[in-house]
Amino acid sequence: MSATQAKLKRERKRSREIFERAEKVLVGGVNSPVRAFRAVGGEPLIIERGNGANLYDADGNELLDYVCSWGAMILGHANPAISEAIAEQARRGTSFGVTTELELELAELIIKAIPFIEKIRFVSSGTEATMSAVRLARGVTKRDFILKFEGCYHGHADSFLSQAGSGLATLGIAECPGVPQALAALTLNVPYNDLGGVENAFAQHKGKVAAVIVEPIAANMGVVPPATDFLKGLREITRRNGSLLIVDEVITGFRLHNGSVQDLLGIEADLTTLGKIIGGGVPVAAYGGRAELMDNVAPLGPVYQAGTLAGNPLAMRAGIAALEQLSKPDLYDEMTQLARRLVFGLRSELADAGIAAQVNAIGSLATIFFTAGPVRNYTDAKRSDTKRCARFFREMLDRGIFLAPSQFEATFISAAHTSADIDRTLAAAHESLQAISADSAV
Ligand code: KE4
Repeated sequence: MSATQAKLKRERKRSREIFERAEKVLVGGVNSPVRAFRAVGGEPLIIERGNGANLYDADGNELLDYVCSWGAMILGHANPAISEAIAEQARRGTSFGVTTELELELAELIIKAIPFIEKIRFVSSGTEATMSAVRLARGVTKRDFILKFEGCYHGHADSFLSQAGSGLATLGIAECPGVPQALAALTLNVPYNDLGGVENAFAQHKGKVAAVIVEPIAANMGVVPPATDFLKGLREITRRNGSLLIVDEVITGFRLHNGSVQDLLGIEADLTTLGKIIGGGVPVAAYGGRAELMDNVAPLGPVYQAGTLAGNPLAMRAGIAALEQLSKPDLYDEMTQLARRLVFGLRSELADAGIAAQVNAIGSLATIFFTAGPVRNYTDAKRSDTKRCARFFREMLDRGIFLAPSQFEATFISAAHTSADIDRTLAAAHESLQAISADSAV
């Protein structure tokens, strides 16, 4: 065992005891499947606290965190301004079920950053945002079909669970039981980056497609950037067919710059969904778009959507405190520079170890695919050697580096990561990849 491993690998006795208790009362011991580490083996982590770029498990092990609560913690854990905002609001009350000024404060911050969103509705999860946007699209167009992309993930609402990424890809669930066939049949799946496939689907369902929903940068099959003009092509096809374009920015919203990734891709969706970062680590998500569309939602229109904790003041304060920090000059440039150094370093270590892999990356998002060929869609991504990915995950975790516990997820760099963290990560990657390369069994 290397010096790095010996120092960091402290027996996770207390974590194991806690997880064993958890398995008795929580399904699989978790509240979201990917946390069970089923795809990577070993025991799931039990985290006691986080600070900056680090997590600390129940046995006191320090872990450098590249999951960042699946992208939400772009400012790192226990960010002082967010923590103070939550504490202060908690003393004033956590939920009233009546409108507060905080809701429009956060809405105004988002709309200032994303001006093509004229009106917004807050909800409590990304799934609620995407399912509501699809319901609105179906209500406005009076059409039933939606089109999504294989390997993309838009949350766990029934219409999204066929050929989906993230936890379904991780567990190999292509079609989810419990979704009525009649409903599943209304979801069309096309390979990501395949505009010809989209044209064919529209031709076969002329006048029947309510909306296309897309991750503008796919991150739930692992990171797969859009091909040049893919998004512009979707914009043109949906407009030509009288369908809506829903761009799901639950991950990309405020991820690559202080606003929407659509600015960088030269498109404007009819409806945009947001989540994760806009809540500062507290449950906030949203959908929004032109007022003429959004005004079809109750109470102004007949498309119904509601939520007990929607716009919750505690969550709004956390979101405001987060977004107020994202306008800090150089924040995104510094994250991107660190991410670039990590990505180039990983590519070099993989090549030195003679391991066939692709590192897809854009901004502070990256994924190592353990496959020789390029990864441009879900079929390519599924060619990856998931066993080798699992071994790399465990080798890195033993060295105190926590990567996504799945081939089909993204690695996130936050504003809390430092240059020294990147150095440490690349040192651990060198040891890990050399160990894998020397082990012909993997
Ligand atoms: P939630 O319902 O999990 O808040 O958001 C659903 C969602 C919608 N759209 C996109 C693009 C998303 O990435 C997500 C959720 N992302 C996953 C991680 N890839 C959440 C992690 C989990 O399921 O535990």
